[in-house]
Amino acid sequence: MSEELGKIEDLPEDYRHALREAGVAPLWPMMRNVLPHNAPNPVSHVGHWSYANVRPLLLKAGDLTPVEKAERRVLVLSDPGRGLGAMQATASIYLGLQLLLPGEAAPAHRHTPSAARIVVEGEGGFTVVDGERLPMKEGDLVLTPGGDWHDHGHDGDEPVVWLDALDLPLFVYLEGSYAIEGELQAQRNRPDASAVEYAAPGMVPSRTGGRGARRYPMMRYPWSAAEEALRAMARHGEVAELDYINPETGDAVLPALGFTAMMLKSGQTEQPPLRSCSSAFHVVRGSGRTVIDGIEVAWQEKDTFTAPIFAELVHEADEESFLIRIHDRPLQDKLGYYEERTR
Ligand code: 1HN
Repeated sequence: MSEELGKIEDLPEDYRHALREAGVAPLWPMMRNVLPHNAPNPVSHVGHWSYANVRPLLLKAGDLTPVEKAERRVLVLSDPGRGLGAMQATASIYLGLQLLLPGEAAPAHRHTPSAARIVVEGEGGFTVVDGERLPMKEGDLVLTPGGDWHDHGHDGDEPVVWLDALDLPLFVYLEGSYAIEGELQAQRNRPDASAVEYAAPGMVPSRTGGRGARRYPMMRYPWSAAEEALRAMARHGEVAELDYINPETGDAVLPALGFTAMMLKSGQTEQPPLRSCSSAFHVVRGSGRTVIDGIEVAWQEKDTFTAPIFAELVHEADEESFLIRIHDRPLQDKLGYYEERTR
């Protein structure tokens, strides 16, 4: 039953004027905008950022703007549905490509939004999070949870680029986004937790003497381990998709953002369910195409593309391909909202 609702023009002008004077507005002409029937009405559009296109522009930013003048030298991936300069790639996900040149350091700060980086190219970059030095190798997922100090450095001799994903739009929406500046951190002189406490899958440090796990016990997820695990699943006929989780709790790695690694064999097609969460895909390696609500995105290695909520997706790989999907399912789960639909 869908009754057509009254319009603002249906009301007498003197009444509309009196409403404005009183600082109120009638709900009914606006009701369907915020509660469309049966499915939400996304503002976000499909986005596709070709790395081959963006890379020279990012390197040029390296010539034009010293890191001291940028703090973070980033080109922002704006949702085409919101327009250039929008600090969001989907409703809840901010994405940017960041460049650090050899010898540079990006100063320490901490802020309310959480971040994760997916390393796109280059050797020798590292980030220090809460005193833990996290090497950045191609494809690695590196976390900087909200509130943790982080600075970036570079010991290598070629440019390092990574994709930043933050839950920044949510914090801006909450009027809760801010940062505190600090000094570069002292680094603990040992490998990160993925190589020490969590080197064996399914095993965690024994909890003795009442000592609990840290809130974010593992902050670097090496790509080498992810690829090996995806290959093992594909070899044994399993759907090769793996969620990144907190090894102590099994929860998503960050409060609002989730990350899923996927492998597609050459020629493989995949039709995932329609999901209420928005998604961004980063191509770690490979090439192929994804049809998103009828729009074809032909992707190459290191490209990034986005899909709105409840999009119909068909992935097809032209060669063996690895992608990481960034999504906001953890937030939607917390709200008791996450939903999947079959087509
Ligand atoms: C930030 O702190 C970083 O620490 C990168 O590398 C991108 C985008 C918006 C706000 C803070 C970083 C960011 C950011």
